[in-house]
Amino acid sequence: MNVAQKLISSHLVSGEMKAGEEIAISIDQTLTQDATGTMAYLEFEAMGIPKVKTKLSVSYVDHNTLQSGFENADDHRFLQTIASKYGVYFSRPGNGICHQLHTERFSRPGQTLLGSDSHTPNAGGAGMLAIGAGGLSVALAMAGEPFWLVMPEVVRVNLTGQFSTGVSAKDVILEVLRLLSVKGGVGKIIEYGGEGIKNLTVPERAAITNMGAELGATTSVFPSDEQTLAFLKAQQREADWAELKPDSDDEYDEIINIDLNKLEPLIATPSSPDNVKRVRDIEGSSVGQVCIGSCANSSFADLMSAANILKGKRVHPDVSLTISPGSRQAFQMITENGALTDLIAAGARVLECTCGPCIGMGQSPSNGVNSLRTFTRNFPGRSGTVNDQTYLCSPMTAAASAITGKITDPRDIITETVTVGLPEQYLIDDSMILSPSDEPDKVVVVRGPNIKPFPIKEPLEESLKLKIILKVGDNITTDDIMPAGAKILPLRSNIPAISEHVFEKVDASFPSRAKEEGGGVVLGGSNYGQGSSREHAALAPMFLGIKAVLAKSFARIHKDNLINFGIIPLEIEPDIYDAFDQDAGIEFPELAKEVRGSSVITFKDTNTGKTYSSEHGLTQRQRDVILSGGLLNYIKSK
Ligand code: MIC
Ligand code: SF4
Repeated sequence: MNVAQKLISSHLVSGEMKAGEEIAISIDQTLTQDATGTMAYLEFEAMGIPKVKTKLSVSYVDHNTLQSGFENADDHRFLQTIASKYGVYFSRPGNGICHQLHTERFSRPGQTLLGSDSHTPNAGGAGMLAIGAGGLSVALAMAGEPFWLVMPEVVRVNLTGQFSTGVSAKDVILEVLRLLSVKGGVGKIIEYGGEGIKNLTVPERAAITNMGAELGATTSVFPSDEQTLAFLKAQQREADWAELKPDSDDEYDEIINIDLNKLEPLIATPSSPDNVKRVRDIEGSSVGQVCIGSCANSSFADLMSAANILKGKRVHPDVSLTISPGSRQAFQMITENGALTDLIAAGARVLECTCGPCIGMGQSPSNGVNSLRTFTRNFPGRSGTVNDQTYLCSPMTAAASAITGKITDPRDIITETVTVGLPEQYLIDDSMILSPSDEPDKVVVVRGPNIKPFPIKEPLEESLKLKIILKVGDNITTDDIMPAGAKILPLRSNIPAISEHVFEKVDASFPSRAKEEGGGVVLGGSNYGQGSSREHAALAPMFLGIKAVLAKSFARIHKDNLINFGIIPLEIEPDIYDAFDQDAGIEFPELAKEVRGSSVITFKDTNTGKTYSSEHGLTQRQRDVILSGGLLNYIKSK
């Protein structure tokens, strides 16, 4: 078996390990972050279970940290108290970004991790089967339920050679994105191997597996080897190591070869992570902002590689450079070794250890300027600026460009090669991770007025007559469906309020039209719902009465979230997509009956009278969930 299959087979509780079949796996660890966590814990609480049943569950606060009103701070207190009550570790705001922290302090090779954030595969860099999912799926895992998924194919990315100067892990994942595109990983696990991996440290591997999310992959994983051991030793967690290697090098559905010696600095251009070009091919364009940070690229080594380039130099007068360290560990270490002083001296604006500008929590770029970011996603408007021009690149490319004020190949700036490997010893201080209470009955969960109960859907209607409220194109992201950013994120615990922002950037009249029509249907192109795990992109449309999404294809996590909240995700052929216009009437005459007992769903264009049908492809479990009106109703009925 390969590494992915070993991880799955050791956790398989239902189904057969045949690509395309639905399987269920047991979950050892969970993680949540604050923007998805409030809902996840409300959902867990609704299940009436006194304590989480996982080996380890951790609640992080890293997204909603700009406190420009009481909402975020209230949510933090809710999260802290509910974690204490239900047996969950709580990482305090300021301690760092969930994925980097989890890999540093809790990753366990050979175990499974389910996280309510799409970049959970970060811990795949340490040999975990780490999967992103909606908050409700994570709540169920905390309740001891298995996680259901479609058994993926396993793609091997074979790495050979070594990085040359100026090239780093970010360039590997940008190359994979260039080769496979933002939908190339759907239904697949990306497993890395080959002699080239022996020189890659866990933080470098984590930068690669992290952004497997941008491929739409189920997850990405590296073997657990001597590098993994060295990392865990340096984190004083040697005892957590276990070896995990593939039995042979040819147990894969597909093989991709990348020669690290030939890899060059790459950059994703606006506004999709797979619009990848060589830095050389676009060098010279002016730059107004450079941001170094995010769960993909803010490890100690990443910060050091940027600091080494910026040392003794000045940030170009036209550039605003921000640095957000991924964890307090990395932050304290660059403080103690003087690299922070180099960054400050160069003119960097130092932010706290959070997601920050990556999710539009401040630092939105000025109009019309190019913003170079070491982040994960450059979807349109995600930075908080309409018509933004955001690029994704490595910390070295970012630092070089911050100095020149132009997109710059770091090889033109680096005068001497300083290799930043693993430190022998990381600085260990877990004092900002709070253990759950020994006396849970005495813990009072603090709920601010921003926390509203989550809405529950009725069981599926026997038939429906609706309107197509919105027709959109390919690759619609969850940032398009349910935008984030500093203004909207504080409403994550308040579904009625946040639902007023659904599709805001695509068509601001969507919420009012959906409500006027008493609900409706959304028509989408291919890869509908790519990007984040936010279940709000299903929950808020459900609140507005959206009953079905008809699309050419769906992204994995979003499809699960739609089902979890009782919205039918129906895959349709391109000619059906073409046949329907926005505002067309659509009728499902035998909806519940077909979901119950047929493999197809029939629907009629009420304007033309023409009838169509599409295979729904739902498993028995998914049919039951949809018939019940969503996963919570289904679990209660069980
Ligand atoms: C993201 O990078 O888009 C986020 C914000 O981390 C999301 C989670 C969320 O929307 O809360 C993700 O990646 O799942
Ligand atoms: Fe945070 Fe950005 Fe990572 Fe999402 S991608 S978890 S917003 S740093």
